[in-house]
Amino acid sequence: MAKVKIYGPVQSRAARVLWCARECGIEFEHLGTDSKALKADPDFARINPNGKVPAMVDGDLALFESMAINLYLAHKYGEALWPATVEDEARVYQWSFWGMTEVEKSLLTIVIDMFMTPPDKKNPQAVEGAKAALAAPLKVLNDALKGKQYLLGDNFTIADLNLAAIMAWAKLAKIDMTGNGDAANWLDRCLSRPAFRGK
Ligand SMILES: N[C@@H](CCC(=O)N[C@@H](CS)C(=O)NCC(=O)O)C(=O)O
Repeated sequence: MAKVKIYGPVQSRAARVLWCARECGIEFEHLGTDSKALKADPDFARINPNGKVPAMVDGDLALFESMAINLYLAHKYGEALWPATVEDEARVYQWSFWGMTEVEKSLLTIVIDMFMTPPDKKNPQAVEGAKAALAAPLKVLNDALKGKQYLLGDNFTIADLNLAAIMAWAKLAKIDMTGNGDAANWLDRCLSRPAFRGK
């Protein structure tokens, strides 16, 4: 059977798909590490007409959107990552979509300003706004993790992977997690997994 193909450099959201593939223990090909060349490749436009990464091909299936790819990989290949009940599947979708809609944009605003914006273009007001916007969702996450190792209970699942992959930017952004210790410990627990670190 042909290997799963994963497109996108490790510095992009492809990192979360690579993490998922490693957790699943599947053999995969990592392609498109040069974003510029990938964008100019008409074959890639057929895989992701948005011209963005990550993208994935598994047999006849071509997919874009990092969360969709990870949900697919975990369901198909990640026995230990995928929950046993429909209710827990719903919780997986909840935390994955919540991460994308409630957390990702604010974290990205801060990370882009810190690392990719020239000094004369920096926007401290936008950064302060993004930090303020994160306060409520971080408390929600912290409360959800009280007394729990992972989002769904005792086991690391794709819910943790998808959300921790987004929350990893909180480390880069040096977000103060004082007062959200349960979330901070959970994040450290998730990011200490060998598969996150590329092993
Ligand atoms: N919602 C998409 C976002 C994809 C995305 O914006 N990818 C960035 C890299 S992390 C990209 O390809 N940017 C290049 C561009 O916008 O031209 C996902 O999660 O896959």
